[in-house]
Amino acid sequence: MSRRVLMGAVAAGVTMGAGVGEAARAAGRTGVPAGSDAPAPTAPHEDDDYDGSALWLRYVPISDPHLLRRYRRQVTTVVVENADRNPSYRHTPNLTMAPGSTERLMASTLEAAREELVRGLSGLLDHPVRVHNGPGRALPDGSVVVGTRDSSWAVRRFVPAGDLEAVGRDGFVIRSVSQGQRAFTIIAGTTDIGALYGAFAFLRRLQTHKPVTGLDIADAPRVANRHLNYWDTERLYAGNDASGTGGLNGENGAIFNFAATGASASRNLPLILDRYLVAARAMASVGITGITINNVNANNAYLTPEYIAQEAALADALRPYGIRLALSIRYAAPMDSRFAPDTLTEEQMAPDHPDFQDWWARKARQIQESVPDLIGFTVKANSEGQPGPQDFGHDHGDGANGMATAVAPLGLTIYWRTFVYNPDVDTDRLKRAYLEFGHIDDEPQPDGTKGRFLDNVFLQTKNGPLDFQAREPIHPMFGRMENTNQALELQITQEYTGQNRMLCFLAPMWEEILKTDTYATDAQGELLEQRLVGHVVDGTVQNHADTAIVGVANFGNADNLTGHHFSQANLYAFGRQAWDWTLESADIADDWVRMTWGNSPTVVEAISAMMMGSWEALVSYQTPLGIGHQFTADVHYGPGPSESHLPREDWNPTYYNQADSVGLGYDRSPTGSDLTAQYFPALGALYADIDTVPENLMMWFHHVPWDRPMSSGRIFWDELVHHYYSGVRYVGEMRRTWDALEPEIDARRFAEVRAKLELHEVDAADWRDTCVGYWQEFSGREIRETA
Ligand code: BDP
Repeated sequence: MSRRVLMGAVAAGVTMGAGVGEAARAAGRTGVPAGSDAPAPTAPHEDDDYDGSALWLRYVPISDPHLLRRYRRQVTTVVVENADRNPSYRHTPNLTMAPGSTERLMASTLEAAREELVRGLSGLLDHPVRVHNGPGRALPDGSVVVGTRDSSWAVRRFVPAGDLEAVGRDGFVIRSVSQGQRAFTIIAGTTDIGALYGAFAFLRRLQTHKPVTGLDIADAPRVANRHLNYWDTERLYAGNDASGTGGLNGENGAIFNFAATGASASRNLPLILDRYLVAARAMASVGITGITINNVNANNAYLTPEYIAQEAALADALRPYGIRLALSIRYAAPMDSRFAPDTLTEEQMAPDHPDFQDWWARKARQIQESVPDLIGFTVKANSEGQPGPQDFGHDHGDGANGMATAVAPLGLTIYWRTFVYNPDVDTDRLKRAYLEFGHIDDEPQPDGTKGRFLDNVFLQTKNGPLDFQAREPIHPMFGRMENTNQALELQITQEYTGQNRMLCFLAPMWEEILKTDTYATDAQGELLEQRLVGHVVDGTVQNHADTAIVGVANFGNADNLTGHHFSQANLYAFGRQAWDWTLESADIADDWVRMTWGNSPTVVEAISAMMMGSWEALVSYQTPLGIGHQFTADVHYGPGPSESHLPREDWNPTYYNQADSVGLGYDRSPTGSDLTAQYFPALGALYADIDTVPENLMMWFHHVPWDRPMSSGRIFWDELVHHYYSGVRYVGEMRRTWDALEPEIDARRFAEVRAKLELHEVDAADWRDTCVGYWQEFSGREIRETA
C-alpha cells in the first residue's frame, strides 16, 4: 500500500494498511528485508547510543557498497576558492565556543559551505575527501566546486551570469560538467548564501541515495523571508527533563541561554554552545533566513544592553549560515521604568507622536549597532492581555505604521501579528481578526491607493482563524488583504498536536493549508487563475512585493533538540515547504527518513507510512470532523470537552462544541454567526451549506444533527465515534510497526521512540474515551465501535 493510499485510508477512518506493517514485521523475522541495503539486522548497531543530536545532518557512511564505490569515484575533492573573501561581520570580540565543544565558529559563509561539504562527504563516503582552495585551473576529476561568479574561477567558467540571475538572491545552480576525461560538479549561487544552500542540496542527494552526475538543477525559493519564531520559555515542548519544560545541564528547556542561573550561569551567551551551531546548520540546510528569538508575550529584558550584547554574540555565530535575528517586542516597552530616564508618558505613546517614533528608532539603532543585520520586530499587540495601540486610542493600522515609520529609515520590518480576538468585536471569536484588520486594508488613501499599512509592515496571520488546532479552515484573511504584505504563521512546535509526546508529522497539514483554494477574485469579482493559499503567500496572486512565511519553532535544550525524535521532521518539513510550498509532503517525509533513519527500503517505507497518516490519525482521535479546541485549560494537551469554568467564554471547550440533544458543532453559516461571509464568495458558499462543506470541516461551520447521513453511509454519531476509534487504532499500528523495526534501528533512539509511542497510545485512548463518553451524554446513542 503506498503512503498516499494509506493517508487516504486513515482520512476515511480505516486503520493502517497491513501491507506496510507486515513488510516491517517480515523484515524483522527473517532479518533479510527484500532488496534492502541495510546491515544484517540482528547485528548490534555501532551507533546504539546515538542520541539524535545531529538532526538530519548526521552523514553516516553510505550503506550500499556499490553506491558507495560509485560516489567515491564521482566525488573526490571539495574546491572552494576565496572562502575568506567575504568575512562575516562579527561584533563580539573574542567570540568563543564553550570548552569541550565539537562544533566550530565559521568566519564566512563560503567557509561554512566548505566545512559542511568536507564533513558531510567524508562521513558519507567514509573516508576523508581532499580539499582544494584554488585558484588552480586544473580541477581534479570528481571536484565539487562551490562559490559565486565573484569567488570562483570555475563558476565563472561554467555558469553564465544569466543562469544565476534567474535563481535570484537565495537560489542556486548545481551542474555536472566535464572537460576531457575529467568530470566535476559546480554548485553556484548569486550570493554566498545561495552557494551554501546549494551545498546542502548536493549533500541531500547523497544522503538520500540520488544520482550526483548528469545534474542540471536550478532551484530558488518561492517566498523571500523564511523565518522561525521562537517562543522560548513559555509553551516550550522540546525540553526533556522530568518537569516537561526543563532542559539538560540544569539549564531551562530553551535552546538559547540568556539567563541560566546556578551551575549553568557560566553557559550563558555570549558563550556559544554546540547546539546553537547544529541548529544554525540545520536551519540553513532547509533555507531558513531568520529567527525571532523571544516569546511573542515579550519580555523587555531583550531590549536591555546586557541582553543586546548576548543577542549580538548569537547573531555573530549564526550569521555565516544566513540566519538573521529579529526580536519580539512589547508595544508599551517605552513606558518601562527599566529604561529610565528614557521612558515615555501615556500622551507620548500615541503611535503618530514623534516621541514614540523616536524612542523606537533609538532602540532599533542601539540594537543595530551590535546586530547590524537585525530583521526588525515581531509585535503581539492588543492580544491576550498584551498592550497595544488600542490602549492609547488608536487602531492596529496606526500602531503598526507608527513603529514602521520609526524603523523604515533603518531598513527594518515590522511583523505585526493578527492573532487578536477581543470579545467586544463579535460573539464569534473566529470573526474578530478580519473585523479588526480587513477595513484598514480596504481604506482609500490620500494618494489614490488603497490600504493603510505601510510597505515595511507584514501582517502575520496564523493559518486558521482560531489557534493552531489540528485541522482548521483557512484564515479568511488569506487573499482578502489585497493591499497589505501578509506572512503566514504556522506552528512547528506541537502545542495542540501532541506536544513532544505524540508522533504527528505536520507537513500534510501544511500542504493541505498551502494548497487550499481561496477562490480569490479580482476587483470585478472574476475568479483569479492562481489563487491557492500558497499563491497568496508567495505573492503571485496579488503581486505583493515582499513575502514571508513563519514557523513557531520547536528547538529545545534536549539531546535530540526537539524532545521527540519525530518532531525533528516537522522542523525539517517546515523549511522545505517554506522554500517551496508546492512540494509533496510525502516526498519530504521520504527525504527526512532517509537522512535521519537510513535508506533501507523497509525503514523508508514503514516510517514514511507511519508519518504520513499520523496527523490525520491525531485529528481523528482528538478533534474529528471540524470540532475545534477541546483541550483542558491552558495545558493544551489532554481532552476537556466538558470544561466551561474559564473566565472567558471563548477559552472554554463548551463554547466551541455547543453540544446539545440535537447535535454538535458551532453554526457559523448565515443562519449562525456568518463567519462564512468573510471568505471569498465561492468558498463562503461552499462552507455555508452543510451539503457542500467538506466533512472534515463540518463542525467548524455547522451544528450537525446526530442522525445526519454522512458520505460513508453512517449517521453522524456513528461516523464521529468511528473517527475516534480509528484514530487510536492507527496509533496502535504505528507502535506495532515501530516494534517490528527494532532490528533496523539503533537502540537508544528505538527505545526512546517506543516509550513515546506507548504513552501516545494511552493518551490517544484517553481522548477517545473522554470525548465519546461526553458526547454520548447528549446524543443518547449507543457506541457500536470496539477498540
Ligand atoms: C497560543 C498560545 C500562547 C501564545 C498565543 C499567541 O497558547 O502561549 O502566546 O497562542 O499566538 O496558542 O500569541
